[in-house]
Amino acid sequence: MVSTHYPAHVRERQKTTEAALAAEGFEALVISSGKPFTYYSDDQDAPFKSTPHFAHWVPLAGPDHLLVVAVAKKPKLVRVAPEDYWYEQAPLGDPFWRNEYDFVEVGEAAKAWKSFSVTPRTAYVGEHVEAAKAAGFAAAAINPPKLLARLDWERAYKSAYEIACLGQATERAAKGHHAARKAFENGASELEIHHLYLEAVGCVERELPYESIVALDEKGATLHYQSKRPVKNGRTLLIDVGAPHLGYGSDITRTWTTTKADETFRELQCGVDALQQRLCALAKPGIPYLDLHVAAHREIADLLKTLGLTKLGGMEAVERGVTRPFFPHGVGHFLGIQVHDVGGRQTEPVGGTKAPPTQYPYLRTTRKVEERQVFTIEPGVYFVPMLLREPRSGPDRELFDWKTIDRLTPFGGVRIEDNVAVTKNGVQNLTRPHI
Ligand SMILES: [Mn+2]
Repeated sequence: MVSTHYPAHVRERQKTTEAALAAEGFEALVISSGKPFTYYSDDQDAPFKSTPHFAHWVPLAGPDHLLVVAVAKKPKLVRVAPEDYWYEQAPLGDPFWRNEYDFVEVGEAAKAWKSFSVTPRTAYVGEHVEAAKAAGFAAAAINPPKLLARLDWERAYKSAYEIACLGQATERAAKGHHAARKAFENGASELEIHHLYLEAVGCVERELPYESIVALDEKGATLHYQSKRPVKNGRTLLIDVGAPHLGYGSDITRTWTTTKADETFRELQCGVDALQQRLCALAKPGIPYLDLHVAAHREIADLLKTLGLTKLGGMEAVERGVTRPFFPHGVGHFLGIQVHDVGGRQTEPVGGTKAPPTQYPYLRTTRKVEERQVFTIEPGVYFVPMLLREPRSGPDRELFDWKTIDRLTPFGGVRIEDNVAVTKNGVQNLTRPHI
């Protein structure tokens, strides 16, 4: 049960926040849950997302709530619940998290800002900068970069509660993925597959952790393909979509083929699926995340050679750049409240970033693998005409079998993505037990 882990999660937040505050010379912290984002020159808002530092504490949705954390005090949670007939104001009920807080409910945001006192050593984190100034926060105490970096750093180490939330999110997404696969095999269109996914998961589109990618055939080669075409009877499906749970989200990709797909492409799908599981088995505390990325390139090099797409395998192929046009993204990223969760390149608690090697600019994680991190492992092989143009006429063009590559291009690409939580000696795969 997710809720049984929650009190320990709050105790841990209290401890890490107190340490971060002490290190930066503060004694208290106020975090707001966020502001609606209104489109320019419009009266329509974007789907609301909570301030991640607020969501890290409590799964209370909606804008304007405040959380007050002070050293050696029970945290105070001020819920803003205005009377409103435009939008439903669902009653709070008795959520499992409520008793962990000194809980207060007010009818308007202005009252929330009067429910605590501000000292020169109270910090504020959030978007309500003007309200914070008016409430008496010192300019240097509003979103202090080093304090934010410390809070981000801690977000990389998931509590048992967070891992349980991510487990639920992946289990929920798996239901959708099963429905999507069945629909694909029955000839459904991208649009239909998308809707059947939502139906099986039981949510609407704006609740997804990120916009779904439902790509039939050649569209699988567009990494962030967003259209939902009505065209039916695809031969391959690449589907990359997660599900939400209490503010956390999963991020899962599967590629499926029908018997109408080219036999070599079907072998490629099996090969990527197998090498993805070998990469999961490699992940353990102490290794640099970059090693997983390089291992993915080496595995892909061998697979491409085995299938006759290239003539060179192993590290030699990787070093000559043979795999890069086929695998042009990073092998994974941190996962949590945000789908590309913070801190993947952070070097120390007070900040600093480690850039990836120049040949892998899109690698989002350059940190060492450590226990309690949660990240994705998502190797892929794609046929992207734009990326194949240069090697086709370059000095190494003889290393590729262009005839086979051109034959497979109409099938798009393969990506297999699981969510894993790092344990003492390896990883727990949150996705595979369900899909
Ligand atoms: Mn991903």
